[in-house]
Amino acid sequence: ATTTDYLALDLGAESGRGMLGRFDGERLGLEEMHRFPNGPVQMLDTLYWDLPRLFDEMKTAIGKTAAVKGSLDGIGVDTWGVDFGLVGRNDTLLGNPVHYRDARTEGMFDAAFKRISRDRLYEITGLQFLPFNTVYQLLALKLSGSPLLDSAETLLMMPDLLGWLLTGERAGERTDSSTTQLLDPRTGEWSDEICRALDLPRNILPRLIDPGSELGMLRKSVAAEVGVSQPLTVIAPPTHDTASAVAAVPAVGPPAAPGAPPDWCYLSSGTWSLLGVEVGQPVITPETQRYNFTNEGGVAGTTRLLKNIMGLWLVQESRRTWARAGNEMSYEQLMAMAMSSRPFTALIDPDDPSFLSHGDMPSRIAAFCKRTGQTPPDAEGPLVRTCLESLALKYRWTIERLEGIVGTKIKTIHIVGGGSKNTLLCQFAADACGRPVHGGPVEATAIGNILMQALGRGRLGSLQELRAVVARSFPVTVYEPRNTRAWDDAAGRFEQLVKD
Ligand code: LFR
Repeated sequence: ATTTDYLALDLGAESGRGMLGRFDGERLGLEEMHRFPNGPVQMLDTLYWDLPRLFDEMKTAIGKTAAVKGSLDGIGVDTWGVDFGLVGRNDTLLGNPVHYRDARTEGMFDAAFKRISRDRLYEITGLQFLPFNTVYQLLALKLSGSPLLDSAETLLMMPDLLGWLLTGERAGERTDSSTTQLLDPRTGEWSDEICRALDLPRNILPRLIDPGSELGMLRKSVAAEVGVSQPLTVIAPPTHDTASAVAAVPAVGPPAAPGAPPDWCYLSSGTWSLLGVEVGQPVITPETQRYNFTNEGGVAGTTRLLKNIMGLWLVQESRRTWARAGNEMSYEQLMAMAMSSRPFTALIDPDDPSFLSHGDMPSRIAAFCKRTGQTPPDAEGPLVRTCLESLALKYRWTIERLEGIVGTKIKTIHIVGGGSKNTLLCQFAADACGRPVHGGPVEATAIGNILMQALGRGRLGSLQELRAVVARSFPVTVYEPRNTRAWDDAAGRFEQLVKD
């Protein structure tokens, strides 16, 4: 069989990378071409992403790849969800994309629910209520009298925006568009009703395209700049990073019964922990709303029924806080310190809203402990241990509720993404949930991005085939549950802390 080559431009909140994938029809080989840090930039009162620099890094990645590969069969961009840019007349970029952790969305739940009820919003979108969803960011723009919305022709989600910079095409890829809380997952189209109720300009929402479809050709000017001599097709992968990661879960075999949800769940682990199951249809019920489960668009017509759990952000932001105070520690050091700390001292609800924003995380964790009558962790190791144990317990909490909602037993947990390298957290997850964890692949997002390009190109026939390729190509580490009695006790304590 012929070998085809694809480039994934995969942007996370902490870092981005350009990954070259070589697919021979059986297996995928991955090579990292470029890696760069990412993070927010505070400018006056607003927290931004640094779009010009991110675009520059994309070009560097393409240039480095072109230097070793004369031609590519596709390139595709994926990023985190919910954030966007606005484009106006004559292809003018209006402002710089704002970071979802910016404070502009404060008070926007209330403002929105005055115009459309919370229940109706959930009924239409099936999307979890997170204060930073695109819809609340747009409402904040509107209510603050920003001039940007008046001039906007097109709203482009972050990966679509980068895709537009690369090709000149304006389109909304469906998986990322599904994170806006403006999309009706049943029809797969934008919701006119929500736009009307909130007085948001429906006309700026772009035409929608499916993951795996061609977006357009790399602009000649960009190609010339980076030394690409062949025409290069930009493909829309599942542009929401979580959708790409879920596509690349190495689970093989058909569901237990036709149409039944699988007996495995995924946990895409990075800044966030996205835990859920893949289902054939959106599941929008009073229970899913009560526990704030979301229905995001998957590949091949699937729905990602999942929950956002705060994730390693708790550790990332603690580490940054300590570093600012002159105490620099690597993740490896922190994990070793956590490992040798005492188990089950203080526990937190990782999803307490106080942990969402930037800033001093250890103090916020201490405040949570005091508020709930616990002694706060007294050093870095114990604090990281508190975070990891609490995350693992939140995974258990989530799985138990998911099982009730979909009515099947979950036997295996697939942890994919950067967090699958964290052996301590993987082991805790197995222990807390009493189920084996299959850890890996680490680069699931880039893999899903690449293989969905291959699928779009007709090199793969189905999602099942795609997953078989992942399973053949990348090793998985299995963690068996241990010590479950102690975790059962901790789970009892944890339930008291979580308000639902
Ligand atoms: C993960 C992710 C989550 C989304 C969060 C914010 O990287 O894309 O799925 O809820 O970032 O966009």
